[in-house]
Amino acid sequence: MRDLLLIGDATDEMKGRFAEKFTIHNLYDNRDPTAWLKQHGSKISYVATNGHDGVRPAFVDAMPNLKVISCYGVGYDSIDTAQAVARGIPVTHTPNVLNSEVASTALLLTLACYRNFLADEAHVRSGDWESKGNAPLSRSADNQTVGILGLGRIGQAIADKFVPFNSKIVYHARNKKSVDYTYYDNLTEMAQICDVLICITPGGAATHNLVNEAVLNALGPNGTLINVGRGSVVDEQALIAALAEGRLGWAGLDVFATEPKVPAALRALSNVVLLPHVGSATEETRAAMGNLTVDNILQHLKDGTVISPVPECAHL
Ligand code: A2R
Repeated sequence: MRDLLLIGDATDEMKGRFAEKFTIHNLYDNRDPTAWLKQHGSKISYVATNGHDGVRPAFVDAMPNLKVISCYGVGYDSIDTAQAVARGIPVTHTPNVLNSEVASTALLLTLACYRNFLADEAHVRSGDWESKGNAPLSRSADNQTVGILGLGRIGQAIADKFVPFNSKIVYHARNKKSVDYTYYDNLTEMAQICDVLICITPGGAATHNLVNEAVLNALGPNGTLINVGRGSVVDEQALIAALAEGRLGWAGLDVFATEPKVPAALRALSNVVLLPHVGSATEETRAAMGNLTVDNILQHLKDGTVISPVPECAHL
C-alpha cells in the first residue's frame, strides 16, 4: 500500500475510498507534524488537503516523493503553486461542482440582510411579538442592482440565482466577458451604483483588501456587502468601522480574514449576518467535492494524469 497524507478535514466517504488504496496518515493527529514529516515524509506520495489548511511549503519540502496535492475545495490560495510547479507536482481542486451551492449561499445571505428574518425569528421565539407588537419593516430584495466582484464559475451562478428577483447585474473582474451584464473596470465606480456588492474572487496577494474603505464608502449607507469568496479580499477593519459608523448599511459574511477567529467588534454589530464558512457545506455538494478530490488522486495512481488541475498546473 502507498502512503497518503491527509491534512485537515475529510468526509468519512473520502477516507473510506482512500483507505482502499492507501495507508492514510492524518498529519494533525501528530503533536509535532514537522517532526513526523521529517521522519516519514519520504514515504508520502499523495497529499489530500483543503482550501483552509492547504499545505505549508516546508511540509512540501519534507516530502521528496510527493506526486499530487489534491485540494478539497475550489480555492487554493493556501497552497504555494509556484513551489509545486517547480517540483512538477500537479495541484488539483474542485471547480464547478460547488457553483450552485455557493451561489445559493450568496443569495440567502443577501435575503437575510434585506428581509431581516434572523431578527424576526428571534422576535417570535422571545415572545416579543406578543408582548411588544409587530417586528419592524424590512427591505425588499426585489429590483436591486447587484454587483458581482469576480464573474467566474461561481459568479455566473450567482447572477443566475438573482434572475427571479428582477435584479440588474453588473460586474467587475480582471477581464470583460461576453455576457449581457455591464462591465466596470473600476470597482469603486461600480460600488457607487450597486445596492449589493457580492465578492466571489479567489484569495491571495492579487485580491488582498480589494474591497477597501473607498469601495465600502462608495457602496454607502444603503448598501449591502456580501462575501462568499475569501475573507482576505475585504479589509475587515475598514468594514467594521464602516458598519459601526453607518457609512455602510449591512454585511452578510461567510468568510473572514483569520478564520475561525471573528473579531468581537464584528460579532457585536446588529447590521451583519455571519456564517461559519458554509458556502458549499451541504451533504450533497461536499460529497461531490470529496469524490472529485479522491478521483484526482486515484486517476493519477492509475495513469499519471489528473482530472481538475488548478490553472497554474494545467501544463504539467
Ligand atoms: O480572470 P477574470 O477576469 O475572469 O476574473 C476572475 C476574478 N478575479 C479578479 N477580479 C478582479 N481582480 C482580481 N485581482 C481578480 N482575480 C480574479 O475572479 C474571475 O472572474 C473570478 C474567479 O473565477 P473562477 O476562477 O472561475 O473561480 P470560481 O470557481 O468562481 O471560484 C472563486 C472563488 C474561489 O477561488 C474560492 O476562493 C471561493 O470562490 O470559493
